[in-house]
Amino acid sequence: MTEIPKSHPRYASLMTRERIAEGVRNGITSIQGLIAQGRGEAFDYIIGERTMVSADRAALAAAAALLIAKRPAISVNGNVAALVPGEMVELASLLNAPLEVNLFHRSEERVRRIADLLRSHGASLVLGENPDCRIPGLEHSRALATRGGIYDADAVLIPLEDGDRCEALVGMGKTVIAVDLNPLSRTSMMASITIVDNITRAVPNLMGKIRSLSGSPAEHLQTVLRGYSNRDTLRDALLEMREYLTARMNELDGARDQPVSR
Ligand code: PTJ
Repeated sequence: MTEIPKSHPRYASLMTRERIAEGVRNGITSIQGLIAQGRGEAFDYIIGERTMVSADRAALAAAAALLIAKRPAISVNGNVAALVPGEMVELASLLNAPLEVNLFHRSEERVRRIADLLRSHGASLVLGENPDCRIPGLEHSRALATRGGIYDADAVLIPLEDGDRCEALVGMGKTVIAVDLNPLSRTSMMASITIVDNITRAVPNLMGKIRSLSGSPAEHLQTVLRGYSNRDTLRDALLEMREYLTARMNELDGARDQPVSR
């Protein structure tokens, strides 16, 4: 990995980028994952690289939905595995839920490497290496699923997901929770709950919410869910982005140009 000095003003962002590049080198992340990371970074920039109020609200609803679910499941792809492998294992253990490797650009070798990585972080149940069913309505390998995992789940967490599979899972009647920095993506629009945040912040935040809600009566969890609207939350995410950009614009208004000729 390239050595990034801790004093670099973009240290956290550059380290995240390094982890994705390392994921590609180790056969965990697809080459297309680099492009997905770049798109994510661009959106993260215009939300100010922080957890927005709307994302925090979505995380609370996601925690309630995952706690109320009878059979929650968690999907892991090559980007997620490179960025937050240990956190995904911890989340699965908190929820007593299976992790299932499900790839857009599937290769059996990459599925195995990701499953091994998750096991090396202590995962007790990793599915996806031996899919035994298909998600209806999807044509290629993204349809592959496993009984006892995503296929039978009533609530599924799908970070950095493709819109078609999100739609197909919603079509199966599941509560679908997306993590996606782009509030305008098909996935964000289709999901039951969308956390518009970087996966590196969203998963620790979600675990905090799960810990704070666990032990709450089902009625309280239902109340949290009844008060949640994904449409309104995405709208608020866009408003927060606009506010952030307006503040940056005002900064520019107060700044002086550097001389172009000396
Ligand atoms: O490992 P595979 O084969 O399953 O492939 C995984 C990727 C992510 C390459 C694949 O699912 C893909 O191409 O996804 P998309 O359609 O590019 O969508 C990914 C979405 O995640 C985009 O809307 C990005 O803005 C968003 N995103 C990227 N990085 C992050 C992110 N969201 C949250 N946190 C990130 N770090």
